[in-house]
Amino acid sequence: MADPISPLPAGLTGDPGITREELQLATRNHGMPLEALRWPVTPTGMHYLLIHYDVPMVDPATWRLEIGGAVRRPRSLTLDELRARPSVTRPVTLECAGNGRARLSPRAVSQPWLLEAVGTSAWTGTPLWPLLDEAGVSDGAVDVVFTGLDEGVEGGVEQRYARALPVGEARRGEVLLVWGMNGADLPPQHGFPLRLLVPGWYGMTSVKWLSVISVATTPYRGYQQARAYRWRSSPDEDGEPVTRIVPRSLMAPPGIPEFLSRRRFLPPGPCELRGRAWSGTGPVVRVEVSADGGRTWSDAEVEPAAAEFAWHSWRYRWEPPGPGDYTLCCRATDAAGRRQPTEPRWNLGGYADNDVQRVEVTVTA
Ligand SMILES: Nc1nc2c(c(=O)[nH]1)N[C@H]1C(S)=C(S)[C@@H](COP(=O)(O)O)O[C@H]1N2
Ligand SMILES: [Mo]
Repeated sequence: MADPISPLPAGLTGDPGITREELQLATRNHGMPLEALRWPVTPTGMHYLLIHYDVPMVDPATWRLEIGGAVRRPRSLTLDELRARPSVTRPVTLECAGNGRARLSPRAVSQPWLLEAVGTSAWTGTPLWPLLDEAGVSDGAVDVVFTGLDEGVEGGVEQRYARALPVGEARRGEVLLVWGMNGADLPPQHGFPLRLLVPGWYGMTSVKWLSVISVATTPYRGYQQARAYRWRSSPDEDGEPVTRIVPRSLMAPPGIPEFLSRRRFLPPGPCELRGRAWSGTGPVVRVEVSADGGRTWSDAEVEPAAAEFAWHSWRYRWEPPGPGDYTLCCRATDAAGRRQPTEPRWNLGGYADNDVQRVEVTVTA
């Protein structure tokens, strides 16, 4: 963690409790209960949800996707025209860049995720690039800007939610325009009728309620690009953009929970710990488990992922030495050699902190 900052810059709180603003966000947006890690594809209602402003109500009959900016043939497409294009269905794990934020101190006043801002869905849609290619992307294009229908005020700036992808990333075959989630239409809260899906990148990139795609010949400087989602340690820094998901593993908490503290209670004897692990620079090549709060580690068994950008399943047979209290941890390492740290990686916005999960358990006598 960085040195405590005093006085705290605007937007940070040192309050050990939860502020009114955080509670308002937490009751609108919800996480995936960690027991849902048992499902390879997260049941739709258990997938996490992050909505900056209001969920727009969209009439699919009048909705259009506009493609414009630096293209030779601007286009306007109906939902039926999009659905008639070649389509693919694949499982992709989505994670919010703010996952873990509420475990930092001081912390950004924003959606106070602990660890549950993740989920995997089977998404159905059509590849983005062929559409842009048909529109004729101009030479000199640098960014592709995706704008949603939802509007709000953030950081004093009135805006529609919008994010850009560099052209080189927008070209990648895995980037989709999706209308289906787990075999049904996208529900309103997940972006009906159409959203962008950028596998491997944190969730903010996957713009929901998509309405305009615009090709730009200068770097996009909108609020969600230039102000939010940047890794900085002080407010006057420009910071580094937050992009791909850093590795994380989570376990489905074993045993049964105490209602308020969520401490877990387990009977004596061997216990199979199970969980999932993922990375935007994957695949995940190793998951380790610790039963002593991260002092010693042992290898778990990791399964191949169902698809390139879906999470891996892992398991570990734990034999508690006897009754007592234990702190269970897990950590993932990916193909790029990135490994989860045991200490938080503090930053102003509380982004991409992937320090290890700690699950407090009591093995009963
Ligand atoms: N238009 C729009 N798109 C958006 C958002 C939003 O508020 N508005 N939130 C983003 C963020 S921060 C995340 S993490 C993901 C969440 O997607 P989900 O709610 O389907 O899980 O959507 C992204 N796309
Ligand atoms: Mo997010």
